[in-house]
Amino acid sequence: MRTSIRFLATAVSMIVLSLAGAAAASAHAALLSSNPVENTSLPTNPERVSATFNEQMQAAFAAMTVIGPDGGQYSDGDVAVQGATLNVGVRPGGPAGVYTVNYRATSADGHVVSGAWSYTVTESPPAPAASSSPVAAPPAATPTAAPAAPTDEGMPVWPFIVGASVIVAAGAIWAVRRRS
Ligand SMILES: [Cu+2]
Repeated sequence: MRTSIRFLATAVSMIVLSLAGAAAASAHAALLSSNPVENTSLPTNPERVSATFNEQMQAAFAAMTVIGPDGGQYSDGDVAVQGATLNVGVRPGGPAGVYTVNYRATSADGHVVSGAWSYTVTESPPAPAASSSPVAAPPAATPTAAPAAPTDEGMPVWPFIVGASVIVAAGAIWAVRRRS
């Protein structure tokens, strides 16, 4: 019983390993991991993004770009190739949103590997927000001035109404007292 289970487990693992080997052979260079990991969220952009492959990569013609949510180019400097890893610097201060890293490189066997992955930045940098608020402040000041105008018109009306009703009431009381 135990030996049959062990035999089955060995057979299954051999099949899995042979399938994995076949997949790797047909795909040539393949992306093994990325930093940041695909579809993860970070508060701010990392200093660098990197992609690690299952083969050594050639330094010549390696390209890696980071495109921000505004369509801007956020990769900074030259692409570095270290063994099986490509990495590139990222400009600081990018807006919150989805960033896409595109890569294209030639692996040791001469085949070109290219692809892309995305990650999300959750916090907008404080500097652009601070510079945009003084610009937004003057238009905000004019709408608040408009509601203030009716209260200025209302101010003189109320003392007159109160004053007039006091005079009328006093006159009525005086008239009633005088009649009796
Ligand atoms: Cu290949």
